[in-house]
Amino acid sequence: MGKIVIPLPMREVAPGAVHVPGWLTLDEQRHLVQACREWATGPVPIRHTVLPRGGVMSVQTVCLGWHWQPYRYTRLAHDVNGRQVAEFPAWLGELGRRALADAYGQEHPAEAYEPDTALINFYDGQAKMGMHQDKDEKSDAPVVSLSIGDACLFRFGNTETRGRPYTDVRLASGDLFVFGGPSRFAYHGVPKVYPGTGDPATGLASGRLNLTMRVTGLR
Ligand code: MD3
Ligand code: FE
Repeated sequence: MGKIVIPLPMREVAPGAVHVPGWLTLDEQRHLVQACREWATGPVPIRHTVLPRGGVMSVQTVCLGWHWQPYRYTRLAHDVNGRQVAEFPAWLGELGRRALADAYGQEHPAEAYEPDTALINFYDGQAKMGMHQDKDEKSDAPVVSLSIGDACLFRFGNTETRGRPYTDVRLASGDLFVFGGPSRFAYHGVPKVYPGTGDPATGLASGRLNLTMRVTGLR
């Protein structure tokens, strides 16, 4: 028997930051989990990113289109195995445009949105992500975020400081979040994952996957 799901309404958490609960169907989630499993094996395998001062991120990351390492995008994964990352597939760009159209309605020209990189983060039950800004992209185009698996506490802050004011949002499997306009350069983080809250029918028995699409502005 499938779980009973009571969808929450779409919500604009801050100007340009729109949360759409339950946006992905179970079939789409299954398809994405399968695709992420394949991307995780290479050409550049999923790994814990090492930070410039020696810290190691608790999430595991694999990239498409462009490889992100703190704090730049390159075509080759110099910090992993030197190989070129897998290409950003056309079908994922289509999904990104549909996400933008659904979150923003007609206000933003979704047809013109051409994301060229995806960062896929896997969280085990202990993984977190500290408050940070994403500003390695040379574009202010929106970021599309998709969550699958265990729910998490997502903290959405402000553009000035790592601290308050912020809004805490629970992100669950299938949720879409779009960050554009004044929210594009806001601090954000994931203080906590809630183990055991995902639906194994997605194909993910435990942990959380987050896929973000971005426009690097590079060529
Ligand atoms: C707001 N990922 O990959 S998704 C990241 O759940 C990242 O793995 C988190 O932060 C995760 O950089 C949060 C939501 C998110 C992603 C990118 C953003 C929010 C954002 C970029 C700008 C503003
Ligand atoms: Fe981020």
